[in-house]
Amino acid sequence: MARCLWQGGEQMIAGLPEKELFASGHKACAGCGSAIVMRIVTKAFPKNTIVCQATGCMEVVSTLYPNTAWQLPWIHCAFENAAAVASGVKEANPKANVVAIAGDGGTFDIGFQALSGMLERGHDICYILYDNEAYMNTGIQRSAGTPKHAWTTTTPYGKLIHGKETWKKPIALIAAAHGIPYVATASPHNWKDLHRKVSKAIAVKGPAFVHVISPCVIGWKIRSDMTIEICKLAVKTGFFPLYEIVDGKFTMTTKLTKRLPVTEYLKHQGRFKDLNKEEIAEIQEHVDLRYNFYVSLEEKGVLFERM
Ligand SMILES: Cc1ncc(C[n+]2csc(CCOP(=O)(O)OP(=O)(O)O)c2C)c(N)n1
Repeated sequence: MARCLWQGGEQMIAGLPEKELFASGHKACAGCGSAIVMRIVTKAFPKNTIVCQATGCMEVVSTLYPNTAWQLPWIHCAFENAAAVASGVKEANPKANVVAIAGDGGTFDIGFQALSGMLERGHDICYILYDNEAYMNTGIQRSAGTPKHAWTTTTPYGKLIHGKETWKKPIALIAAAHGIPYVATASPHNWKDLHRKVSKAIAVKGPAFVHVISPCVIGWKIRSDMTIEICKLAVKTGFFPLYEIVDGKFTMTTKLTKRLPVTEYLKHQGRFKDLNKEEIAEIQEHVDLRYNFYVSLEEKGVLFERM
């Protein structure tokens, strides 16, 4: 039987429930964005919650035998099957609130088939993607969630390639295209919004998908006291827009009258330090295009209805 880690003494998160279900004493790096996200999202979990978590950083740092940071029932899943395990757990315990949690590798890539199946079958499960934009646990390998031109250990800056060569997969829109009742993007810098979105995702009947930006100090080569500021800049530049899709209706939840240039976001991160002018311009153009596309989705009204 694993022991719960020591808890108490944490600074409260303003406006959120006091109870910590992801206890301190875990082994995440200083400034780890994903650990902050775990702490916030668990505060939205009701008592009858069972967490099904894929292999990845948040699993390895939180469950070093004989300890666990999880103050609720928690099941370790393989890298690829958090959504499939969660589907089985829900079928076996229809009254339980089942939450699946996975990183970008376990969601955009190897876990995608399991996720798509879970969404298509319509299980009443909240799926939380903590997106640190690479396989951080195994040494910063690129994933389909890694942004274009970012350095990773498998997309280095050299003569043959210059960082990652393809754009990030629009995973939240792909989830929404399954016609599920709730999809949202969120950021820990706006913790009340993140908490509200997870609460809503749990309350809806049917599958829900919440995509949360989660900076990695080591992989993004950032200062450990910059994590939350970087999340804020990701949103303010339009690099990571915050939105909700409720029953197919798209709404921007953070509306920007004036967006900051993407350089404000990129300049703090060592993974982008070798970008040239053309690459920065290409990223800015892509962010502009995508942001305007999201605005147009909002203007169009209901989309992504179940066919
Ligand atoms: C089938 C399989 N392939 C590879 C691995 C090794 N592995 C474990 S976790 C991981 C990467 C996890 O990346 P991500 O889902 O992005 O989570 P993060 O570590 O960044 O939190 C890999 C490659 C594995 N456990 N199983």
